[in-house]
Amino acid sequence: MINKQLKLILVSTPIGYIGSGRGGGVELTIISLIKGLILLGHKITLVAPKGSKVPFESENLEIKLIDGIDQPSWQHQKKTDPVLIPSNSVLPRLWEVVIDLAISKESDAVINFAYDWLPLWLTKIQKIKIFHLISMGAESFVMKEIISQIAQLFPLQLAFHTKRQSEDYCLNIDPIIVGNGFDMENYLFNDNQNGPLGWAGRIAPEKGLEDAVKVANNLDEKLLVWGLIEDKEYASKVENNVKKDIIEWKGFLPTNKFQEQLGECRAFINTPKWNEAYGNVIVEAMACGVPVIGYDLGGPGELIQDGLNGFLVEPNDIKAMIKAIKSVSIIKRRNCRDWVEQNASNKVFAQRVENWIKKGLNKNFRTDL
Ligand code: HBI
Repeated sequence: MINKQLKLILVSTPIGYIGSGRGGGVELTIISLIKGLILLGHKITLVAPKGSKVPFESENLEIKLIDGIDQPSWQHQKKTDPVLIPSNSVLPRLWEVVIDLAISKESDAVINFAYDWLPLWLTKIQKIKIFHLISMGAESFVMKEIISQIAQLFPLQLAFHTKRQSEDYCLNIDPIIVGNGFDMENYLFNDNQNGPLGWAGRIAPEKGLEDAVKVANNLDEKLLVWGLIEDKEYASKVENNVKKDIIEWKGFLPTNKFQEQLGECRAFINTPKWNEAYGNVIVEAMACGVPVIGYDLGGPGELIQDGLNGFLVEPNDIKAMIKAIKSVSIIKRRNCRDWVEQNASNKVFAQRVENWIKKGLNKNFRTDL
């Protein structure tokens, strides 16, 4: 079957421009997917907040930058909060541009990456097909409600990173799982087995840094910590809980710097306290050959293949985490990289997304060919 070129409009998160770090894992997801979709021959228009940057050019990529005030993150709001739209908000402005583009430029589909009420509600506007890659578990009741509603009306237009993440929502068909994807050229395999312990993520309570720090403290060794310090109070509380030199703060680094340092680790610790949708950082660690020892919770629990690319540990079980770290050298580092190549490269991810969109557009594509 000829691989018909899709004209796709991708819409970024409104909580921070791509490159700010405020958008969390979604920033990397979008950049990796754009590269993967362009490799498959598709034409992309990215609509994103002003300041967004994509680290490559292509005649098949057009970027529309929209000015406006960031949308408050659902991670900083209560589950019972209503939808807030600040004045001069970037969110409605993004979607005014998207709707004009989608109608005027005969695009095949729109793919939304924002975990926000407005784009989900707009799905009901039949003129344009809006697909949503849901990026979190149910972090708000009003979001859970609209996602579950769209799941009933347009089930093929929702996709999730992992099965466990999708279980937060009432879906009436088997969820469409697309995983995530990373540009393997950006990660170098490192075979060093005697490096330090590492941890990465937004420094915020739901990521559970305190547990990883307790593990390092117990082993009396330092823990390298990468990530944006989103919650300063929480960060200093964690820091004051252990000896001074345990935490080595590395900050939020661009991918090339991050992967260079990350690859030196002998093990990467993952300690989520919430239903983490996917767990980008653990796949980035594996891409560099670093085995991941993590709680069997949320997306990471689905990605860690116990004994192959890391070890799964009972959530919150610090003793079990320490025990697992002591036997991490039995994991072949090359298996970690191979697993990512086969399951989470941006080529594999883009292929899954292409299949999802074609299935959702079914009247234009006969997927049986
Ligand atoms: N909150 N309102 C809102 N919109 C988003 O797109 C959003 C968010 N919080 C977190 C977030 N996106 C991403 O960092 C995670 O989904 C990965």
